Amino acid sequence: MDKQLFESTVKDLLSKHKALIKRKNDKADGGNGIIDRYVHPVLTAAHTPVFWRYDLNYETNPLLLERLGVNSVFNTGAIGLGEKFYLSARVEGVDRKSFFAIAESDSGVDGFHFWDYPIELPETDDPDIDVYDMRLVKHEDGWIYGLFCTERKDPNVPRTDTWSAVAQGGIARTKDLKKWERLDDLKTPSPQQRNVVLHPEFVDGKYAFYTRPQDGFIDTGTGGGIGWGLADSIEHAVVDKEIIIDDRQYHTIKEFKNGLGPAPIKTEQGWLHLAHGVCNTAAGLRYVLYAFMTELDRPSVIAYAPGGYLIAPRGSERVGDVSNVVFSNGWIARDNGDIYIYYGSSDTRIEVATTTVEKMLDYVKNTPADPLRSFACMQQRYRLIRSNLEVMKRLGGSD
Ligand code: M1P
Repeated sequence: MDKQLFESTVKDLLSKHKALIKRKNDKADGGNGIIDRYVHPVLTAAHTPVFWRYDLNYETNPLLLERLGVNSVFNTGAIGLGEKFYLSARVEGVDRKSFFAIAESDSGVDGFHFWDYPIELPETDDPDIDVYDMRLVKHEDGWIYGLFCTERKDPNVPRTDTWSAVAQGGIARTKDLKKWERLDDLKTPSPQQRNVVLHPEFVDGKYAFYTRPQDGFIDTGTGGGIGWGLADSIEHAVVDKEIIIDDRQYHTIKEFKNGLGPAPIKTEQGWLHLAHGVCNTAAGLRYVLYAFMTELDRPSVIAYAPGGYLIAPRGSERVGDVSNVVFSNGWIARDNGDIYIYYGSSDTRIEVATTTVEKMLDYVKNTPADPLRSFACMQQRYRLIRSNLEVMKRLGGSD
């Protein structure tokens, strides 16, 4: 390629990227009254800056080849600061290693653009092999925390096992999302942890953690469920006693495993939670999102647990590197009560759905709980149908 063509091709790459970032995003048709989806994902691999992927120097890359490709952008933390929306996206390179990068937007549904540099997350003495799924938490101690999964190769498996890993809860903190301080990984009684979340307020004067104890790397074994425990220190966080506050349950959306999503949203009536539940099917694991509410004064005690899922993979969300997955570790509640839910679809891209605190409170309080048996579910629906037919009769039409 001659230099002139090289330069015009670079300009073309940059302008196509700019057009993608500027693309407007509208609400999609087919809302259910609880949440609204949007037509486009808010972030994909193609949203990462061209200069993260290509070497734009003619001397060293005259054929303009992509040097460090990005495979996917998914599972993001989220935080609102001032009027802006910030995401701490999981960016996975073509080498299968993830890192975190901040993207910001004015609207929360479009215009997300990455800062020039990804987060330079310090390592501990025992370097992470992979880090992913950061939850951003504005804690009442004044810091913004990033809670994420840190993964290292399992040292206790035969040399030929090049797959088994040990997952733990990594912790870092920042004041400005730019400069990050790494703290010790969380220590708990469980051999492994994933989906660790920090509660935004002190509880009994201690740091409070939601956990997901697990024996193995994929299978939670004798662990599982959403756990809860308190720690005296955040710099060297140790949870001595871990209790399960939301367990797995046979033939439900969380029969195989579950885990908390982002940190809960505080409302006047209680803490709103978003979590993922996983069930096992002939086509593999299916990940959906569900919501519940815990008591205001006792955030570890469930007050309302609507049956079923809030968001399940739909349409193009169903297909990706790990298909049939929606996973959320970030949402933002605005002062006006609007909620923006960010969720990864099929471990490939980031979608947004919007709702409000008012709708979510109604949803968690008034959606019937899962009665756990087909007959009882049918009776639940019977009651709805019977009452609706009465309403429709009064309205003067039965269709
Ligand atoms: O691949 C689906 C998800 O699997 C894991 O979630 P969990 O710990 O509940 O099994 C995580 O690796 C998550 O990143 C991923 O989206």
